[in-house]
Amino acid sequence: MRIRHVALHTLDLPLVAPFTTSFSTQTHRRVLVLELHADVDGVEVVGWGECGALTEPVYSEEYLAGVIDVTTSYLLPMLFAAQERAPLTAETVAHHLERIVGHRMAKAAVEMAVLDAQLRAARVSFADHLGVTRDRVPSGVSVGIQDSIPQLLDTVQGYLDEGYVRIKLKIKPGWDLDPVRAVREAHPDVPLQVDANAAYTLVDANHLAKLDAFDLLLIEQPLAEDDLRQHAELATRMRTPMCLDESVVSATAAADAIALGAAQVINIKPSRVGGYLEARRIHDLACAHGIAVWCGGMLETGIGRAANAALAGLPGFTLPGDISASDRFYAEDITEPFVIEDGHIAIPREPGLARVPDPDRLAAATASSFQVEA
Ligand code: OSB
Ligand code: MG
Repeated sequence: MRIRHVALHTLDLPLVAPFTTSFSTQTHRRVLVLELHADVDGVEVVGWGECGALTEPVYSEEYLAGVIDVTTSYLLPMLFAAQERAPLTAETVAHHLERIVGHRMAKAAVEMAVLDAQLRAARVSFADHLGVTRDRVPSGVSVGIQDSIPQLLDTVQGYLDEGYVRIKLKIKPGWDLDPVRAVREAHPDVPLQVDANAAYTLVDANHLAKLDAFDLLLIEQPLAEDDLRQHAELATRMRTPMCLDESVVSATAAADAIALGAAQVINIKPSRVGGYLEARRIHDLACAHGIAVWCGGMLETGIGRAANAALAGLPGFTLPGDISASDRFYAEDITEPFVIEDGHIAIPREPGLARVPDPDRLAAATASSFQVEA
């Protein structure tokens, strides 16, 4: 393909309720969406990409303004130069962008838009491209830190009433044993897990081990992103399976984590690892090592949610992911919404990787837009 131009849209979407983690409270999702216009064998196609980066560098180093800068200053110009030498394919995007260190969420969004355009031109869905045979994935929900335990119990009950099959509770120092105990006592059989977003240190090992009493599926990223060895140590000091999110930035990092015993489970987030192609490699690697994976999220709009649902159809995704219905975060999605039915989300089979946004809803949500010409 040959890229003609790329529009960068910054959207501002209100959340249905504030979402609090150990690192921030979000009331809005400001998200970058790429609209890539390309020529594939004389036919014009549009590819969509969504960037996982948050507004501030508090989950990882990347943040919205930085993503926009690196994308316009480096990533797109490098692809424009590459396509002067040979036609561009999604499979070569990571190679062309290799000289740029890090910035995986920005790279993931660019690769996503190219892959979406490529699949759309070939009229193939991402699920078919991956060889996914399931038609739906079980739907879990990530529950933010609440103001009180009664409020938490109400929120969890609401999600269970909607049919969510797995509850993930965000925890932090001061909001851990009591809320988890309360939810476990109210729902003795519900599949339950916790996510600390790197809020603890190994000094907290004895405290964290008290979570073993609550029969959790896993504990996600208790320690800092670069604390692989310490996660391995912590894993020997508690029975709850250790799951990594922030630390797994690539297939190489996944291999290291597995070899060190730092991860019994991996949360695969395509944006965090540089894109859907690397996410697939991590799935394959984990499968080969008998490590369970599940698909994480970054409050995706329907654009990215579609791609996550298809990826999660791969056979190694044996645990329910954070693939909730659109209305878990947004009263109105910018695409046809994803809905939960019987605890599951249907895997899209329309051509492409992304789900196409509705032009009116996209325009209404857009805070700013500009276009970069090839
Ligand atoms: O750690 O999984 C996380 C949201 C933003 C940043 C990090 C995380 C999350 C979530 C929500 O837990 C996942 C989702 O439903 O999109
Ligand atoms: Mg997480």
